[in-house]
Amino acid sequence: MLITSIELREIRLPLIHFFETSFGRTTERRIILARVADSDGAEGWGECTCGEGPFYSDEWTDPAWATLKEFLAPMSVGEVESAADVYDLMKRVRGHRMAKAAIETACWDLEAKRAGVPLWKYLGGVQTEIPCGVSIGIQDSPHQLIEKIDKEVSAGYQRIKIKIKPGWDVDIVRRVRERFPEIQLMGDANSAYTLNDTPLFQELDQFKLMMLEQPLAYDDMFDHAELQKRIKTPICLDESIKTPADAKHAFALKACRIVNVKLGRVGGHAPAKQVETIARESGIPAWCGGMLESGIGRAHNIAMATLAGFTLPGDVSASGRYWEEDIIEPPVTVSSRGTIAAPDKPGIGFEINIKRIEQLTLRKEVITS
Ligand code: OSB
Ligand code: MG
Repeated sequence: MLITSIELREIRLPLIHFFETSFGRTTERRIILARVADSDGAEGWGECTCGEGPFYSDEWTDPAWATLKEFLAPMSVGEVESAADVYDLMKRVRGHRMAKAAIETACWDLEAKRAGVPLWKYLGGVQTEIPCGVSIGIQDSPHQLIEKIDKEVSAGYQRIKIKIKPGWDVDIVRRVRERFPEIQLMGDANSAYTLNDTPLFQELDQFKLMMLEQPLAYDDMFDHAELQKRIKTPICLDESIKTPADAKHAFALKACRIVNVKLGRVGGHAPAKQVETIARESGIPAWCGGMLESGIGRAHNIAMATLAGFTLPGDVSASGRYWEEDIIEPPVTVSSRGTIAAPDKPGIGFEINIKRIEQLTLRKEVITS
């Protein structure tokens, strides 16, 4: 296909509720969208999932914008063999995987639309609906957290993830467990601890958490392997897995027993498929992580999560938990059984609400071949 233009837009989207992790609080998203068009008039959309500051990872909105505009978009316009090749087209740029994924995933949407096939089928997905969980941030009080969990459990979500940090960990998990003895529960520390905290994690073992996500440093595998030897709760890596090679290394080291796959963190659908394959062949269950995505990133997550290796409920939930009004139509909804149905329309399978996107746009740039 001949990619004739790549349009970049930055939109601002206020969250309904703030989202707090061990690295900080988010109240409003700054999201970069990529729209790729080909010479036949087909188009595809992708989202850059980086945060507003370099706290989850080193990527954030302003450098992502500059990198997309100056390097990644100019490298990707022109003749492209297939979406599967786009990640490698951008190989000369090191890192910046979330920025790369904006263009790469947009090319997959475009290619699936050209083929007249839903993206999830085009990627090789096999699940017609995906199991869903929710990620609940740190709250102002334990009472507020319990209320939020109650609401999500009642809505049907299959597992609850709570964020933990020093001072909001063992006591909180204990209270949640006492109130909800049977739910599938997990904790995500976003790298807030060190190996010196081993006794705390051994104490958490009694609460039968499904898994503990990224307890130690964001770029570590070695200490996670050591911690996994000392605790019963399975460790799940998030931040540490940036490439298919990282997944291979982490599994070989036994640094985790479960893996969180984020499309942006690994650079797009092609590398995400590789991580999924490695996990499946290694017997490591995978699930789809979230980055507070707008509907576009959310739709891509749904497509990815239909791949066979995604066997656990992910962090992909209803648009209405985040946004007053999403930028896709219809918004993403979740059944009372806690599942999202894979869409049957071509590409990402949702309509783009371009009028709403126009209203939310702060800057726009078009790169042509
Ligand atoms: O660690 O999984 C994470 C959000 C932003 C950055 C990192 C993480 C998260 C979430 C939210 O947990 C998942 C979501 O609901 O999109
Ligand atoms: Mg995480």
